Amino acid sequence: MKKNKALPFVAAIAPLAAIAQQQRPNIVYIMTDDHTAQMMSCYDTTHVRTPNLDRIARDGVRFVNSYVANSLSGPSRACMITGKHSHNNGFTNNEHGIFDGSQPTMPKYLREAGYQTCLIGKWHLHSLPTGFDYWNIVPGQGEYYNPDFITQQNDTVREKGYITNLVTDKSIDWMENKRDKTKPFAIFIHHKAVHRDWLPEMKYLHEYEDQTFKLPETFYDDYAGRQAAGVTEMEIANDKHMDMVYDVKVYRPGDRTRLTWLYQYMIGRLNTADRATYDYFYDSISADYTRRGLQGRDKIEYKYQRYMRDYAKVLKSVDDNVGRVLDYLEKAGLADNTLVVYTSDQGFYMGEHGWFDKRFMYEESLNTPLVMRMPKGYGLDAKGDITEMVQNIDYAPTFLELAGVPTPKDMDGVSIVPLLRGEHPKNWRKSIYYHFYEYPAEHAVKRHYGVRTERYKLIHFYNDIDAWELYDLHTDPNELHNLYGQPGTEKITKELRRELERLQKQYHDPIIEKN
Ligand code: SGN
Ligand code: CA
Repeated sequence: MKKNKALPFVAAIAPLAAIAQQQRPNIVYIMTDDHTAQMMSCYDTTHVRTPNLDRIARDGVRFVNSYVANSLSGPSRACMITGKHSHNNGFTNNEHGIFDGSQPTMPKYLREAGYQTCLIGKWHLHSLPTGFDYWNIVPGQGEYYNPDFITQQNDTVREKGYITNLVTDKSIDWMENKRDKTKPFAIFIHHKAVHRDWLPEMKYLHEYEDQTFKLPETFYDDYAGRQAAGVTEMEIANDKHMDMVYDVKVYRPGDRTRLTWLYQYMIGRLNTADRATYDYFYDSISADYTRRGLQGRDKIEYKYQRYMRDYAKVLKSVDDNVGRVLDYLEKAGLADNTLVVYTSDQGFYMGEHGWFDKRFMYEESLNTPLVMRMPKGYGLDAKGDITEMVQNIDYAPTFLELAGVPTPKDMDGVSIVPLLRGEHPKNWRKSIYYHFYEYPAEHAVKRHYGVRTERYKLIHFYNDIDAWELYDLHTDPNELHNLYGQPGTEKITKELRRELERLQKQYHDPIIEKN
C-alpha cells in the first residue's frame, strides 16, 4: 500500500472533534428490493436496459463479486447497518422477532461523527428506526399505489402517488430542504420496488408488452441431486407458488386463488381513474389468456413472460428515479463530494431453476448488484470492475472509514475503501460465509450455511434435512451438478469444510460445523 494513497482525513485514532473539521464526503445509498444483476444492463444485457443505473457504473465501479450474508430483506438490511452477520446482530429472519434498535449501528456512528443521517422507504426491521436524524418509512413491505408511510411521530399517513416516485421525492426534499447543510450527510434511499407483486406505474403499463423474454438455460431444471432445491415453493410452474391472480394478474370474475385477497387489497388502493386504466389493461390480458386456453409448458412460459414484463416495468420506474437523484446531485452541486452507491437487499431468480424469489446460496440470489460512483479528491480512483469478493457486511465499515471513524472491533465486515482506491490488497478475503435461517416459512427454502471461494461452493442444508452440496463454479456455473460425495472430490471437500469451520469460528456462529 503506497503512503500517499491514504485518505486525507483518516487519522486512525483522530479525536472526533478533529475529524469533524475535515472535509468528508456525503453518502447517497440507494437500495432496491429484490433487484438482481440479470436485470441490470451494466451486468447483463439479455433482458432489459437500465441506463441510469449504468451511469453509476460507467462513471465509477462495478463489483462483479458482490454477495449478501443472508438472502432475505430484513436480515440483509440488519447486516448492512450493523456490519455484522445475522447471528451477531440478532435479526436472522423476517418472520420472528424485531431488530434490537438499541445496538450500535453504522448510522449511529455516522451521527456521532457529525453526519446528518436520513432513511426513506422500506425498513422492514419491525422496530422503529434508530440512528437517523430524519426518517419516513413504509410499514412492512409497503404498497405500490398510494402507499402508507410512517412518520417519526409514529403516525401512519396514506400518500398519493406511486411508491418509487414518492420515495425519491421525499429523498430529494430532505437533501434540498430538510437537512443541516453545515454537516456532511448520509441518506439511505430504500425502495420497495422491485418486490413482489410487481405492480407497475400507470405510465409504464404498456411497456415491454411486445418483448418476449429469453428463457434461462435452467428454466426446466429437474433438481436432480439437490434435495432442498426440489422441495421449494417458489416455482413459476406451480400455481400454488406463483399465484395466477396476485402474481400473474390474470383476474376474471369469480377467480379465487390463495392470494386473490392480497391482490384486491393492493390494487384497491388505486384511485378511481387509475383503477379504470389498470383494469382496462389487465382485463384484456386476462381475456387473452382465457381465449388461448394454454396448457402445460405453454402455460408455464406464459406465466414467465408475464412475470418478466411486470418486473421490467416496475424496474423502469426505479431506473428513472435513480436518474432523478443523480441529476439532483449534479444540479445541487453535490455530485463531486458524494459517494453514490446502488445495490439491492439481495439477488433474485428470473426463471433460473424455474424459480422466482431468492433465499438460496446459489449464485442468482447470493449475488447482489453493487455499483458505486466516487467523490472526487479523496484518492478513490478505482475505475471499471472490482473483482475482490465483497459482502453487504462491508458497507458499514466502508462508510465509517469515509467519515473518519475506525471500524468498530465487533464488526464482521471490512472496509472496501482500499478497493475504491484501486488497490488489490494481497490479504483480501478468499472466501465468504453465508447463513440462511427462515424455515419453516413461505417458499420452503431449508436452512443452510456455506462457504464460497473464487472457484467452489460448499453448502450444508440442515434442520429437518442433512444434505451437503458442492459445486465447481468454473465447470458448472449454473450449479446443476452437486459433486458432494463424488469420487475425486475428497480433497477439495475437506479443504472447504475446514474453511467453513474457520469462518464460523472467526464470526462466532454458534452453529459451528465440527469436522
Ligand atoms: C413476502 C412475499 C414473499 C417474499 C417475502 C420476503 N410474499 O412475504 O414472496 O419472499 O415477502 O421478501 S407476498 O405474498 O407477501 O408478496 S423480502 O424481500 O422482504 O425478504
Ligand atoms: Ca428483498
